[in-house]
Amino acid sequence: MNITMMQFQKHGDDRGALVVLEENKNIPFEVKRVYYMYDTTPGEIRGKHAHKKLKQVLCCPCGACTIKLDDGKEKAYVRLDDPTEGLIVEANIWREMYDFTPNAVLMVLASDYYDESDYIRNYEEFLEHVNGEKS
Ligand code: T46
Repeated sequence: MNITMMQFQKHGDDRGALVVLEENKNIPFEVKRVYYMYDTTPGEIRGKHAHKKLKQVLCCPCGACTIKLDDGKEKAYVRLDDPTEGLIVEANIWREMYDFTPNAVLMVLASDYYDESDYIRNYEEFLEHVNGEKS
């Protein structure tokens, strides 16, 4: 499956580093919501759902975690461990986030407001939604 990674420009000088994220510029959609997760319980797997319409960019500005992506046919795995990298997660992709380092902050820029009706939280339903079949 196609994975779209983004490389953000690092504005580094002797004071440190700074990364800028701007909607419709280096973030390829209007950003309606930003959220982040931290203090993740060791061994925990988050996510386990897909979105019907939502697009997101995931970035780990601190620490690292692994993202599993599944389009219903293929699976891919991305380790987010660089504050200058982002991962685009389109709609209709099952995602799981795990192997968080203790200091990990996973930040997400989302194309829309929180809407529980946009979630598919059942894997069989997801397969039916994307493939029109049950596994
Ligand atoms: C996603 C992955 C990467 C809200 O009230 N508003 C929000 O905007 C969000 C994101 C969550 N919540 C509430 C709903 C739950 O009671 O926060 C609680 C935890 O949410 P959830 O279990 O959906 O968290 P994750 O880490 O499994 O998934 C989240 C996003 O929900 C999801 O859109 O793609 O991160």
